[in-house]
Amino acid sequence: MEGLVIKSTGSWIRVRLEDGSKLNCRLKGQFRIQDIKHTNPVAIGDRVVLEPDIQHGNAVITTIHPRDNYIIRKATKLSKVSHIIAANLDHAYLIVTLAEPRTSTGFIDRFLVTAEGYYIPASLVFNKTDLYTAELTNLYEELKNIYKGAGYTCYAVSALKGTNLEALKSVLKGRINLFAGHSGAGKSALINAIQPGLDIRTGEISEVHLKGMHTTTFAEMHELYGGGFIVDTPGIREFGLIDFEPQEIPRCFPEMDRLLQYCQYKNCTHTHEPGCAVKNALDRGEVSHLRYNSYLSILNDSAGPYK
Ligand SMILES: Nc1nc2c(ncn2[C@@H]2O[C@H](COP(=O)(O)OP(=O)(O)O)[C@@H](O)[C@H]2O)c(=O)[nH]1
Ligand SMILES: [Mg+2]
Ligand SMILES: [Zn+2]
Repeated sequence: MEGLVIKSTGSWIRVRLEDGSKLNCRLKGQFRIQDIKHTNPVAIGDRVVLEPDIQHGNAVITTIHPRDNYIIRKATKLSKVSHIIAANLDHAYLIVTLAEPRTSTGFIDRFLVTAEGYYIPASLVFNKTDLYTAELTNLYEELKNIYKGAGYTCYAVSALKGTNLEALKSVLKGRINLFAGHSGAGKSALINAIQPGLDIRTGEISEVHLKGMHTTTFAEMHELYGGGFIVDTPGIREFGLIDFEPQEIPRCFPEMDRLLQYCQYKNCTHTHEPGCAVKNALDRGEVSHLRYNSYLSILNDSAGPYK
């Protein structure tokens, strides 16, 4: 039997079979020993092979198919071990707000870099448009131009009012989608608005409460009526760029990566080199200063202590 892991919270793993039925499974002991780099050898989104376990009346996962991609974070701040948040993602959406509380562009860029790093296409969803003043609407337009220029689609929605959800709904269909963002951005509210009836709890868990609870909060996968899934990731402040080398950062800024072929040096870091097409584009206003500054900051961090 083949299945898709939709929940993994400890000793029980919930698997969706191809006919849509769900089964609680256990993992064959061998996986725990083999995979010492991760706290969880099986993650939501994993495609697995099952064998019935007649003795216990359920099933055992015998094979985890190779992952197309996955997104991880450190199990704890200082740990070398990481936790796989989800695997086999078709698309990652960062839910951001310009109001209550405003998501910083630094955070947005770090998220986008991480998604690029893991080869997961990403988009931005600006939520809570019902709270936007004229000033915030202008800010949105400005940011939309910057991110569109870099190659990212932006959606502007209100989960509360159910505004502008159609375009987003149609791209979610049939895919495995990750919803990420600061606590309070409206991820759960948005999933409820996209699919009424799920009744996911909103607004109850504070960011403060989640501090130090990294290993006990789990991502959840919600199945959409029209096919496809949304993975809701609670309390994730930052996806760590674990195991990233500084030289991988330039390719994670698509607008800069596209220009690399015109740089004088093929390994140009777009910082100090002569004949740099990115710096020329920056001077002409074709690459955004905001994005370039994020690039420098991430590049600097990647060489430094947090890597
Ligand atoms: N005004 C407004 N509030 C929203 C909107 N979406 C979510 N909220 C509120 O923001 C708070 C956090 O939402 P929640 O979905 O729990 O955020 P999550 O932590 O990202 O899952 C709740 O009080 C929601 O009611 C929206 O579009 N407009
Ligand atoms: Mg939530
Ligand atoms: Zn360059």
